[in-house]
Amino acid sequence: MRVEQIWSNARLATLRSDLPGIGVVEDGLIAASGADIVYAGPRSDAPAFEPGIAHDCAGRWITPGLIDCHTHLVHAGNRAREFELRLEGASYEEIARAGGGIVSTMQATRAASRDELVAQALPRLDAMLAEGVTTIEIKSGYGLSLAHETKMLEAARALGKARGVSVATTFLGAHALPPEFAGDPDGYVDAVCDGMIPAIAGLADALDAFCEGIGFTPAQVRRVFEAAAAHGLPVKLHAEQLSNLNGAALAAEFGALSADHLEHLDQSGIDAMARAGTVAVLLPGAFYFTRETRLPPIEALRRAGVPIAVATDCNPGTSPLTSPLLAMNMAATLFRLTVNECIAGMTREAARALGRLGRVGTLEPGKRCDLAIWEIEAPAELVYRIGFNALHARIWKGQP
Ligand code: DI6
Ligand code: FE
Repeated sequence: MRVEQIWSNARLATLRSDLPGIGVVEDGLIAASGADIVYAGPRSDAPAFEPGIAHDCAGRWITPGLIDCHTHLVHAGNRAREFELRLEGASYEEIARAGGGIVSTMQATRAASRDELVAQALPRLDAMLAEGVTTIEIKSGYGLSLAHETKMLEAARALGKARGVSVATTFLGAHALPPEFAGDPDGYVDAVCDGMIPAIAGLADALDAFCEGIGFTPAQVRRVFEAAAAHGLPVKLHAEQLSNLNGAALAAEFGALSADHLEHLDQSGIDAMARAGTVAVLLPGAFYFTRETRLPPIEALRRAGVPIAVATDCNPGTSPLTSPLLAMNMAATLFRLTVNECIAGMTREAARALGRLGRVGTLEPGKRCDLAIWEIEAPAELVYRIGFNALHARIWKGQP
């Protein structure tokens, strides 16, 4: 059988859900034609391939390309000064009142052109790609007006053209209240629902909101979700990060792809997520950077069978993290996820959280040939090391 490429002499973590754990195949082989996998499994079961190119992996491990399913990668400026002020004892509220916080990133982002946003995001994207990321979700949410949210989503799409990576865009208009709507959050929600969502729906693959005391109320989020549903946009939610507003249950009611953060999630929220198949996206970088102490209810999520993903939450305020490998390490050390849960959380479950499990996230025939090839002896090394990058090669749609 003629195929364009094979990778042989490899150990595979296929992440196939019909296999136990991370679906290990010891003497594995992957064959690809064009952008897609045509075979992934034991060498002994493979048809006799006649490959155009044969790659000898010399015993290295291959996982699906990593998927970062929650980032705010596109933004202008940084908040290092705010970090220093917080080290000196200033509270998040004091900083916000002094013009810092999300609004300062909003101002910098509004002042930047689309091309400037792309240029500032590229080094962050390159850091992710260097660790084997082949799909990344990127949210808007620092423009907070139709023109600037559009610009952010266009910048996110442009990043996917500038590099060999799949970009999933998420419209996060309901992230914070822009100053021009001070005192009128419902007026801003009207603008999101009636002005932004209809105009932006074609630029976004999904919609997200920040359901929180310092964000938007469940009633406001419900209105945003109803507008999203009317425009065919699947939803996700920043839920239960700082308090429990029953956001996860609200998200589940709308069949959300995911509910993210979840430190304050309770059992009724867990049950609702389990019923709806909503993925729990855990963000240990934000937990670490904000020195949160309340843990997400990991054991109860497991017991209920809620799928668990792990992401960086790369953003300038609460998680200036561009390392998916470190996010996996933090998920293990801080949240006590197992190695297999961390690896599945950055591959198969992250794909599920983006509604893309049919195309990416596992090594199976018919899926995209998105691979990360690692110079390691065992998959646990991906989670165990801190600040070391064992990536040997990254393949996106069959290409280096
Ligand atoms: N939750 C977060 O942790 C970030 N956004 C959100 O909804 C914070 C974003 C920022 O501070 O810039
Ligand atoms: Fe976030």
